Amino acid sequence: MTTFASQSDSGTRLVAKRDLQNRLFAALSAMFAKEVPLYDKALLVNMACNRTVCALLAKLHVGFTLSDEELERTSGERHGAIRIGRPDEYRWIGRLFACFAMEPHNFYDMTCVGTKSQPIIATAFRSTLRPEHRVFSSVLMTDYFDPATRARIEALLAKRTVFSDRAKELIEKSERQGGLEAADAEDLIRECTERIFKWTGKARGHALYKELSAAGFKIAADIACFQSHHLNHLTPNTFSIDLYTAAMKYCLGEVDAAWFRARAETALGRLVKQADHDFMKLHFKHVPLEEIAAYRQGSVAPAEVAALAAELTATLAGPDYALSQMKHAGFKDFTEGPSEDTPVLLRQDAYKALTEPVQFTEDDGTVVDTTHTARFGEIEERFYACTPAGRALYDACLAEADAAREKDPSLPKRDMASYEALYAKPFAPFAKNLEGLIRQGYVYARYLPTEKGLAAAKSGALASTDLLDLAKQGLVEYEGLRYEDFLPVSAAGIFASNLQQYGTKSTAAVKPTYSQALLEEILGKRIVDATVVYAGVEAESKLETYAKLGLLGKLPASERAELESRLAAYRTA
Ligand code: OOG
Ligand code: NI
Repeated sequence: MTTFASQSDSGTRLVAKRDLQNRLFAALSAMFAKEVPLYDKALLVNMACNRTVCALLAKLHVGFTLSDEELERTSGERHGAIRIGRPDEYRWIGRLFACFAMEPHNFYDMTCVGTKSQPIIATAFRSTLRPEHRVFSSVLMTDYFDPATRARIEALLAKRTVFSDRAKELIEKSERQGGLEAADAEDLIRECTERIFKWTGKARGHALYKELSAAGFKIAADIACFQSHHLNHLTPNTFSIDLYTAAMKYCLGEVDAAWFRARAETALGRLVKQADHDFMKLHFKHVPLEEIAAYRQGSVAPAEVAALAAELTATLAGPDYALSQMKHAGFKDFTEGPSEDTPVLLRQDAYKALTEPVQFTEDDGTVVDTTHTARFGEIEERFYACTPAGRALYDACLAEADAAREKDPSLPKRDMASYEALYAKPFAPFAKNLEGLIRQGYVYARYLPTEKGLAAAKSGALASTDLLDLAKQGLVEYEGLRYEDFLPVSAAGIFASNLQQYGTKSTAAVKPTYSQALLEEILGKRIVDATVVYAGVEAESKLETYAKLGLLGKLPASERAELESRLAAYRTA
């Protein structure tokens, strides 16, 4: 559906930027599917898995249904990653994303993540509230290198033109008018799919490419030696990452049907326990909260779980899913992020980067045909956004879990059940459901009064200010806020595993330090601190709920002041 936001210079109507954003990501997905057939197939696998999950959820929550059309729409969410070469290109990227209502959120300094360090700094472009799509966008820091290498990289990058005059003109027009008319918008999306994010396989500077790669700077080679940056991956989300990863391993021929079927039974069986109303709110953001509240509890017998697993196993044996016949480099052995029983932040996995043909053309006309390994196939499932305390705990648990895995790296392949138990242990301090996580102060939520709550307030019957207690009495409703950002360490892990290379030390005389202020200067705009937004959305909803329930006066003064200050920070963010 197209909605019109406002008027252009010439009085015609402008397309709402959020609609344009959905169009852009659908177009990018179609572009990427053409470029990378394995990605297209992986989307099919995800759709089959999501359909199975929905069939299970429909039994578990009587009243829940998702038509194929809705499934298609809910499954349209994507995140991409691009690696930019020059500061001026990066600024254009920021201005381009603004045409699609996407602003920079959070600063990621990848030069400072220990052994996984890379010569790049980054932000993620997304809409601030209820985002669906996001692009992790990094920029190469050439002063990370010794002066001679730096000069060669910069000379090569200086010779390319990523943004056409037409693209720049459209971006400027959108800035001037506050948006674009439909025809201009289509042109800009075409610039994106046919030029700005397109894979060309065309490179230059083969000598520099080889030297950078040999010195451990494959990422710099990936950025500097191409005629434009390309979409490095485009990640859909899944309703069950464990089901999907097992399905991919099965379709890629890494495990047999019996293994997959057993694993699918485990994943689906866990969902029967885990997929409560909060899970539904988290995974189906388009469904109104009242509708979810009205689902009646159904039940799913073990035999029904087994039947769904068997059915999916049979489906995936079909010719459409014969991914093993395509060129591929296998699937990662384990999933990044928290353990499967801990619903915080995000869990990610991937099929490994493909080796693709590239052609180098040198200044003297010499042509070198070779290959480049960079583009991979990520998947993700998003969970609750953590407070700073929750995040600190997560980082500590993750370090412990990673260390346990590193002692026996082949365990996930040998014995998935033992590996999962080992990996889950360090995450034990986290509650395993939303209410528990909120009580611990580890995640954010949004609250609102129910009809019953408003009626009770009128008769002055409310005393408690404990929102979770009020929710138990049906007076308040809430949903956990979904984590909408990235995890630098997991991002660094993904860089490392895909480049088959860990990070590299700076070769500059003194390793430079980079700041958010520097990236803001490059962008010419402020970067939003996502935590301020999560905390602000929660504070705003709490204050409104208390006000509507006539409970503001009963709130301890310090708590009220704290909420008001979070709200003020959010309003100026
Ligand atoms: C970006 C990696 C970051 C994620 O999901 O953490 C990312 C890249 O490979 O350039 O996309
Ligand atoms: Ni990613």
